[in-house]
Amino acid sequence: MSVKQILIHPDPLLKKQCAAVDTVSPEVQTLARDMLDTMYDAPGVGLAAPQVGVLSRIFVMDCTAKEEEPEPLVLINPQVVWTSEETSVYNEGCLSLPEMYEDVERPAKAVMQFLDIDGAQQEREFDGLWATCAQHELDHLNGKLFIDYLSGLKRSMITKKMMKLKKERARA
Ligand code: GNR
Ligand code: NI
Repeated sequence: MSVKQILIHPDPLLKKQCAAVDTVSPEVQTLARDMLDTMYDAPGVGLAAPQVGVLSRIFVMDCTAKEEEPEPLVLINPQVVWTSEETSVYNEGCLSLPEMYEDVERPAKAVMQFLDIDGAQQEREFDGLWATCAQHELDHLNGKLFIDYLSGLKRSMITKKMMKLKKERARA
């Protein structure tokens, strides 16, 4: 069990394109487990590797409700193979933008292919919060945050708040 520190925007590592994983090695498996620990500890419904400072195409998620059985998912080298025409709007949050929530419109459903933690090829269709979260996480692997969908004014207001938060945390 290892909880890692989550990077807060603005951070240059959150803007980078992440590299594909070439083998699901024991090190990759350990990272994925640490990311799940970090996500559940936060708590959050998803977490992407760049949020813990690793520029690899890996994310984890679990969008089950509190009363449901947990369903930890590890997605390595995820690729979108289909998205619905139908969209949905979700009031998104991000562990790298604490306490900031804004509506973002995305395809309501998405099918992704990925490698699981055992290196096996998987394909899953996501809907509801799972679809929103999977697309939010995939954006992280491409250096994109949900604030990039907002107006420049909203984005700069949020960035200023985050710079202030980071300064306060550094002093504490
Ligand atoms: O915990 C999270 N909640 C969330 C809510 C709506 C849409 C996306 C998310 S993902 C977020 C965790 C996070 O920052 N993942 O990158
Ligand atoms: Ni996020």
